[in-house]
Amino acid sequence: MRATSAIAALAVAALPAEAAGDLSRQDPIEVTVDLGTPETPFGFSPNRIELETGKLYKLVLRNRSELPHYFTSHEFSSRVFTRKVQVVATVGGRKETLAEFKGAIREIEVYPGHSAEWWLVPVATGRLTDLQCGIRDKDGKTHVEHGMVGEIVIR
Ligand SMILES: [Cu+2]
Repeated sequence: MRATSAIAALAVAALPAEAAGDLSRQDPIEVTVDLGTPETPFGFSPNRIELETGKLYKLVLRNRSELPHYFTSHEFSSRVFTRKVQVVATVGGRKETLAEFKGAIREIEVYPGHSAEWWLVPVATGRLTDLQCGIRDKDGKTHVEHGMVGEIVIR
């Protein structure tokens, strides 16, 4: 009797887990990162981004400074599935999507006063310390040298 129920329990445990379905079609969790602000022209805000695997994120990369900035992390781009990147603008008081990009993304440059939306699902964990903007400024220093670095933690 006991052996039979143990076998039954084993049989249940051996069944494949229910599939999670299309992870890229969940309701997105919106995370906004400023690539430069009027107060801090060289910096990611927040400069520590925490994400979880298997969830769909709408990562809004917003540049409120007067300089172009990159969101570059090759460690990050190799750990996410990109559903799309959207360029959104307010046209005549209404938010409109101007363009949509699909496929693997390695880095995104956002021009002053604009933003881009990176829809992605992290698929691998890690503590990534290579987030940076490598643009060289007029003073000859890169934005990294001005402190434009950050960290991404994927759990
Ligand atoms: Cu920059």
